[in-house]
Amino acid sequence: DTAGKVIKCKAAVLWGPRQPFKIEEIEVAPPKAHEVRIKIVATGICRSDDHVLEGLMKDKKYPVILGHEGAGIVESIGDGVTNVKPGDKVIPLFLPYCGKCRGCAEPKSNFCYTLISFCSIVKLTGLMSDNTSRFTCKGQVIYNHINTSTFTEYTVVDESSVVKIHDDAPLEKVCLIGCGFSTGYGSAVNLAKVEPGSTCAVFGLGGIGLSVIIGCKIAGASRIIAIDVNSKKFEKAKELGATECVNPKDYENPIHEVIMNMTDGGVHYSFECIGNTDIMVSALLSSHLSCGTTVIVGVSPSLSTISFTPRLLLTGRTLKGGLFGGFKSKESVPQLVSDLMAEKFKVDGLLSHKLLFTEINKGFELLHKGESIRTVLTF
Ligand code: PAD
Ligand code: ZN
Ligand code: ZN
Repeated sequence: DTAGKVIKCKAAVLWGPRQPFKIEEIEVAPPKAHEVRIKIVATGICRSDDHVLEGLMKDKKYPVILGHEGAGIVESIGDGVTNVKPGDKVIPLFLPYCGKCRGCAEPKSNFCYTLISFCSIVKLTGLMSDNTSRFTCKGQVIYNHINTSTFTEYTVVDESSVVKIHDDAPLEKVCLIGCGFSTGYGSAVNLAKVEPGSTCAVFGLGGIGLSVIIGCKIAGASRIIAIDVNSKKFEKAKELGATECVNPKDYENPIHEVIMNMTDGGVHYSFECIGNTDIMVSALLSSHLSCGTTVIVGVSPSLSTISFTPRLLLTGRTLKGGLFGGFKSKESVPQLVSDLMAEKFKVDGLLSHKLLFTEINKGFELLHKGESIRTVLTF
């Protein structure tokens, strides 16, 4: 029985930006009050992890254990934890849900204010709520990543950042519900609220963009235009519901003009799923000038800004964004897992590679080369 004891285990530690992950032996302290220690069983690799690897998040603290798209089994719980128990299958939630703050109380909001203390959009602490870490390696403190840190055999999270899922859930698939699938799918159905018969344009065909396509299709969109500079992504996009695929490199005029021409004046819904500020403006310019809605899903580098004339909005356009596809994480994740098990949707099309956790650097190499959609690491 490991409850109450320090666990020594393997973790992929990132000692600094633009370095390979090192598989190290780390110590994971027992969970304190209102914390949960989880044995990770599977974790996906998301571009948001790569943003930290590339050093784009300027306030990020290193060394760090990344990973936020995981699934596992509760090993032990701290005092006062009531929502999960040892042995439960769980998904860590990078977007917490405390159930008490203004954000959680608002029916239309999914932004829990707890996130601000853990890692607000402007300040990433990398620490637990008591300002300490549960991870050490070679006597050094290791920071966590958006209170999830799934690139490790064991992690500790706050109780607001974990939820129990179905006992029979296939963890190697449902880990994608922890970020990529829910973010993309929810961006289409919750944030944009795509309607039957509408036209959509999806910029960027990674795990997020392809999940947007799944959402647009389920919502009944009649045209789904998939856009990527890497034509290798088109086959999968079509398989999942794209009706047309466009590579901006094949055209001389700007991509928004191409989309405007294809759609006689713009799409109803456009989605930026890259994290590129120029493409955020392209997505806005591709939307219908009066009834178009643009959703920013991609995470831009921490200090970047966008500029465009507000007149683009005066004609009636809507520009919005959101985390985790607008889903209230703790309420929605168990439901999404059950829906997946009932085959209301599939994530198989997003799973391109499966590797051992120790092959993590290979997983990131596949992402950099544009060869993978989602690599799932197993332990
Ligand atoms: P990914 O790298 O797998 O996919 C991005 C795709 O965009 C790739 O296929 C690229 O080829 C393509 N691309 C790059 N540049 C361009 C360009 N100029 N024009 C057209 N296509 C281009 O990433 P992902 O799907 O894992 O993540 C996408 C973004 O979403 C990324 O910024 C990530 O940080 C963000 C994200 N946001 C949330 C959220 O809650 N808002 C959650 C998870 C990920
Ligand atoms: Zn993610
Ligand atoms: Zn809250």
